[in-house]
Amino acid sequence: MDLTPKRVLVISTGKSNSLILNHAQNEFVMLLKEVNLDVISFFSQDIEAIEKSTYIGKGKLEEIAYYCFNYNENHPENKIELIACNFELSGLQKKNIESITNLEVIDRTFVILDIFEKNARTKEAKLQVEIARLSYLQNHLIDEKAEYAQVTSGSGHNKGKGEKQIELSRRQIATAINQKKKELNAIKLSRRNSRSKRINNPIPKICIVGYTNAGKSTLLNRLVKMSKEEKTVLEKNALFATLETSTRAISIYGYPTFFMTDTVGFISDLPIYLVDAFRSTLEEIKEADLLVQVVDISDPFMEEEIKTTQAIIKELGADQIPMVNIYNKFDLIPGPLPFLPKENEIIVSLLEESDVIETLKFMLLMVTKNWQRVKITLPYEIDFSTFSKENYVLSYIPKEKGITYDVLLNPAFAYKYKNLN
Ligand SMILES: Nc1nc2c(ncn2[C@@H]2O[C@H](COP(=O)(O)OP(=O)(O)OP(=O)(O)O)[C@@H](O)[C@H]2O)c(=O)[nH]1
Ligand SMILES: [Mg+2]
Repeated sequence: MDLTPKRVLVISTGKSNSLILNHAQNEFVMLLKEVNLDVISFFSQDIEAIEKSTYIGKGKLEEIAYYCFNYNENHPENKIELIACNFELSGLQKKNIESITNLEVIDRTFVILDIFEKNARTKEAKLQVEIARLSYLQNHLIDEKAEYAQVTSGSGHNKGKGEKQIELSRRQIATAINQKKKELNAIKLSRRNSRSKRINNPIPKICIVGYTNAGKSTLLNRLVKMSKEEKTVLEKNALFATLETSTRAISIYGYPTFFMTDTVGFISDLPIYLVDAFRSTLEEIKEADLLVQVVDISDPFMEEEIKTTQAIIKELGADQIPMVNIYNKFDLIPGPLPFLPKENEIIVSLLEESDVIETLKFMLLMVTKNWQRVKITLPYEIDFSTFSKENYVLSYIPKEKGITYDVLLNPAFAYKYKNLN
């Protein structure tokens, strides 16, 4: 999409002045900002059922058309140029709304696709967005009976004559999708190879999931920095800043090494095209030993966001994996703890280094739950650095004959140490 700012009118559904509608509208405004669209006015209708040809009622659309016409007459310098619907439209609905309002219309899916397109950096992310975009197009082609295309040239071979434009376009799009899927598969293969190396590795695997802008990449980056690795990932106050899953080995002195994966953020009503297109990147979630859900505690709608994340995890078939919640951005809410965290929850601000360490310990205790806790005395020849990278050392006391550890032993490495005791 071209990047000059445009003025838009937003249409939503829901009870006017309700909290839910307000939240949905605010979130949509943030999405629109990401693609340089300024909201001028809001309209909403509380609909019981979707109107097949226009999604919301025709009367409402006529009211909107009238409003836009008057507004544009009175603001010739600042005209409303576009209508953005906070729901997904069919091709026919879009066309009908355009003809009633005389303005170009885009829907929620289109906006999210644009943001993904803008933020895709790797070849894999780019291909996935292109596939999602093509699938969206395929589903939004309008069957216009008048449009027939002359496909073949006049060689007496009239195979395509009279073929509907829509069928031709569908076929072209399907071919393009197949082509891109092939390219993606090649990339997936190499991703799978490095992944299978990790799967067979006894090192714990933690995957960060959660709503967009919650602080997932921040968590990974803070830990990467502590482990003196320089390969951080992009963290940014923006929606869908991360589109690729990035895995880093986190090795912080005194703590066991683990793999940590950052993933694409979720949002309510994440278009199915995107969930499908990103399935291969998200597959990694299924191989984690622990899912860490980062939640923005300052967001008044965090409960809904948690539900959204859980629904997507379920849809991906990863809901059997243990999950813990990190309530982040505590610095943004005034006063004491808003609730008492349960055993699998922690409230933090990842901008605070001490909280990052608390989070690290919390995650490690959760991911090492099936490791055996023992008191073991090892001779001084056993290197502390290696021992604490493979196992989780909770405390240690140097003694005459060696060091006595209170430690959670990684079952895969226990054989190395047990007979030294
Ligand atoms: N105030 C405050 N801001 C934070 C905290 N943690 C992260 N942020 C900010 O929140 C913004 C989003 O952080 P990211 O880590 O990029 O969020 P994300 O979850 O990876 O977002 P997506 O990649 O879009 O899904 C950044 O501007 C961070 O600096 C926190 O504890 N407090
Ligand atoms: Mg991110």
